[in-house]
Amino acid sequence: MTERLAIRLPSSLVAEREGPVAILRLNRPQKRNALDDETIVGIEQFFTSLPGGVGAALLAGEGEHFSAGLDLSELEERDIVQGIAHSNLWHRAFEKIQFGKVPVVAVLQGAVVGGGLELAAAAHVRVAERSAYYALPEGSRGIYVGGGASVRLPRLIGVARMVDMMLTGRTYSAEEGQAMGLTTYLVETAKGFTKGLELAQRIAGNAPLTNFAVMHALPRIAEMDPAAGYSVEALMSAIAQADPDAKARLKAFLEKRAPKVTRS
Ligand code: 1HE
Repeated sequence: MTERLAIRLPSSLVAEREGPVAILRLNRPQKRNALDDETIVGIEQFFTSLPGGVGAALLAGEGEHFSAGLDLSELEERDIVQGIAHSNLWHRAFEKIQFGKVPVVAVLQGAVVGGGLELAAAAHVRVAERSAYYALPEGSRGIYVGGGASVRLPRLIGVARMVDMMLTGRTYSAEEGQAMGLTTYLVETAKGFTKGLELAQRIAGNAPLTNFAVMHALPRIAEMDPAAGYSVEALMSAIAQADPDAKARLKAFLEKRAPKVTRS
């Protein structure tokens, strides 16, 4: 059963909850879910205010497009200091997604462009409907990415691909995105939300400490030199297995009460 979540948000966002999954919908389809400052602050608010019992989040966009990126009508004259502060606002909000309380699944359709792609890149799992397409039109608008794309996208698709996308305005389809690492799951039109919710529910069923390790330790270990990485991995592994939840889950498997791994 879907219920409203009591988090104060602008009208461009809707917060709901379905059991252990918190759902955030970009709700400005008439503007193709363009992201204005108020919406960015609302996204940060949502991901910092998740109530207890929530184990995963689902991020989706109303209408035919996930997001057209930065709200270009708000691009007023900013001086350099204000420009840095604006970009930092996005960084702060999207950090709350990538390094927040719970893993986040994004459901993508239509345009996933500019800041919309930066938002999607902050999620942990991306479910793309066949209609989804990825682009970085900043070059043609005379601006530069500011929502963390320079950091996140090279790690997903490589520097060379991002350079090409920005210089030539190249668009990638949802299918192409799957080969590149942008699309984690490819689904048919209108099937994205159901698939995303199913995955989020599954994630919410994991041990919270394992989800924490995957979100917070894994990406940092991957950036470390190997010797430090092995060391932190050993610590994280010992911490996770010492948790009573892990002990109960292992016992359940050994007593044949837990599901086996199956071919899907
Ligand atoms: C917008 C925006 C927007 C639509 N800011 N208002 N992003 C872009 O460069 C993408 C710009 N948008 C588009 O290319 C197209 O709108 C779409 C391909 C996404 C969708 O096309 P379509 O035909 O379905 O819609 P539309 O008729 O273009 O747009 C409907 C309305 O939304 C229209 O307003 P209206 O008052 O005339 O109805 C559009 O002006 C409005 N709209 N996109 C403001 N982005 C942290 S830095 C990040 C830097 C970036 O993100 S740069 C990339 C910006």
